[in-house]
Amino acid sequence: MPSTTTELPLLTRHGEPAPPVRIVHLGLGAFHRSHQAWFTARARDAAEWGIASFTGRRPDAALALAPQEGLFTLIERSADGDRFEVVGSIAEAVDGADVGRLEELLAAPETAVVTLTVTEKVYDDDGPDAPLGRLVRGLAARRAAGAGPIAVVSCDNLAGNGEVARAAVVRIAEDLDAESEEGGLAAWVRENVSFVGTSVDRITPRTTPDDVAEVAERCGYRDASPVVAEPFASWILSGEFPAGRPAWEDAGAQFVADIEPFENRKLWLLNGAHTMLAYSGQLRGHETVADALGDPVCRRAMAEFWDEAARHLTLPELDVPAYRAALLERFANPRIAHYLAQIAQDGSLKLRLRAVPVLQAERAEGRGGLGAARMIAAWIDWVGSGADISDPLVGAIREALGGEGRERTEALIRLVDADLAADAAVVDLIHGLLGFAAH
Ligand code: CS2
Repeated sequence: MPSTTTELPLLTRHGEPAPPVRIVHLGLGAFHRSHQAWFTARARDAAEWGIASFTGRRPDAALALAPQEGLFTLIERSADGDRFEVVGSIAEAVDGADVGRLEELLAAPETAVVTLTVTEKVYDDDGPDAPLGRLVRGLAARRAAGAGPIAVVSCDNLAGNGEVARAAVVRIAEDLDAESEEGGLAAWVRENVSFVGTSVDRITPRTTPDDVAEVAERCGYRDASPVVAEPFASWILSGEFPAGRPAWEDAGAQFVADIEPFENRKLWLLNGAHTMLAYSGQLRGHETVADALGDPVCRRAMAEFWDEAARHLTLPELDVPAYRAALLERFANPRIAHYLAQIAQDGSLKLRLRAVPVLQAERAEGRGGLGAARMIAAWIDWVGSGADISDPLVGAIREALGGEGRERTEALIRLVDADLAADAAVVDLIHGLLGFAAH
């Protein structure tokens, strides 16, 4: 065994060609690689479906993958050990600022699918240099080239992500139409772009230097950018692919007519529990999901929220008891260090998707919504605890934190949802729950 990893060969394709690009992805990050890239690599027709994956704000991920020809190692981490798999579906890793390349690829008739992992907050960002602004410029190039219809597949943790993506893209296209002489782009998008809704799931903690060293030692090559993920992976999709798609079902993807119940199950039970554990857990001195799960206070809060959410997940095929049991096992994976601080980011937005719908559904049926209210209380306590807040509303959160008593609580709730803040009973309920994690 060589004494230093620099003596090891770099992971490369050894002269084998990469699959031809037929998918464009925006948001090259760890989750894209453990999920969509992995599903694509596992399809029987993987040799025909390469991905050109563009980074978001920074080029780093593309710079790391380019020398290894898009290849990376997926470390599948279970309670028993690690498995290593080289994923070859990323044919090109591109700096997101390279809009010329994006336009060129979208103008090619071979390009059939655009997938997105741009994070929840980006769907509100209409800037021309924001990822969706770039996508719309690419779609304009496709229209100009007469390259035909295409599918856009949102893989972000948003309810109705397909529809949210459609609304954002059409809005940006309308703005462009208003500025141009020709117009007609928004109408072209409506007729030619199929927006596919999906529910995506695979826990993907951040890669650490130890993971990089482990790959070198166990695989015998250098990979500057491996990805760690749990063995579980799920992708549920609903919508049309007018120009074709890989056989993702080979890797377990499910195609359904109505995505909403599946989205809700995942957003509320998995992501909702994560958010609850992230705030209550950090307030109680824990660092990871598995640590927080071992604390009865956090675990009780999570179970209370699950019971509440489950009342609104009634379709038999959702099999909520089995889903909950599987989640407990996934969260407890002792070898995955999934940091609560990572999940705690962008809380104002995540609560809107994870706590608010359950709270509203409970109140609509005449119940209090205690579990969902407790999640919001945990967030308020956490932002007020001197924590390092990373959130698009950080300025407004800091301002609201300057207030006092019930008014301060109300101001913070307003940042999550104005209707809830206007409901005195909800504000009282949440205000009364503050500090629960301290006991
Ligand atoms: C997490 C998700 O960071 C978060 O908000 O809840 O990233 C979660 O790990 C994934 O959705 C799992 O599929």
